[in-house]
Amino acid sequence: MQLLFATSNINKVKEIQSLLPEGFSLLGLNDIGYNGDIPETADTIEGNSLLKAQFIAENFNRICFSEDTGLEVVALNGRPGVRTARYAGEQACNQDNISLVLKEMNTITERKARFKTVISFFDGKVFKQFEGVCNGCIATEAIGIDGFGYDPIFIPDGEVRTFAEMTLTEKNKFSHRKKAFNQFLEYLKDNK
Ligand code: ITT
Repeated sequence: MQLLFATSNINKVKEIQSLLPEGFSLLGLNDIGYNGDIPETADTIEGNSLLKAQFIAENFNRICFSEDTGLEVVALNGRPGVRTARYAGEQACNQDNISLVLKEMNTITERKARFKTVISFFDGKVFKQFEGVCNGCIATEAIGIDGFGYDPIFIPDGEVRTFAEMTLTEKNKFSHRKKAFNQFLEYLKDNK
């Protein structure tokens, strides 16, 4: 089965690729000739996830799935949340976003946080959503060079290392993305 993943983030593609069971293959947006941005104007992670799948479904009439991921920090009242990709501003890079979170958490000892991924699947008729959560905490400094995004400052529960200090296989033991994707796979298997 071929799955079209509506994302422009190559790190997400790499992670989903590592989770694909035998019999599944992944297409990217470049495979359907699309290299633009997809509007993310909703005010929830669920809403933005849906917008991405809707955009590709409506413009290309394709069966596809998308995902939106947010980092929710308890002491920051759930921020960055829906603004995770643009927390330090519209043009912010990962480093800017990480620096802002660390600055805001500078004097805070309650460091609980979670990653939430919401996958949206359009099967040609209806949309279905699948959620995966990874609980953990925010490190006091950025450590590690693997992974992407906020990985250098996120330590999953049960670990002392950040995601950026782990191999992809190790990150997948905890990953929000893997949990959401596994549910999606179960749904696909049950609805073949
Ligand atoms: P698409 O919308 O094209 O899928 P994106 O990078 O814009 O790609 P999001 O809108 O979902 O993705 O934004 C997610 C933000 O969270 C972005 O800053 C990522 O770097 C970060 N992020 C997502 N998954 C992550 C993970 O597993 N570990 C660390 N940071 C992650």
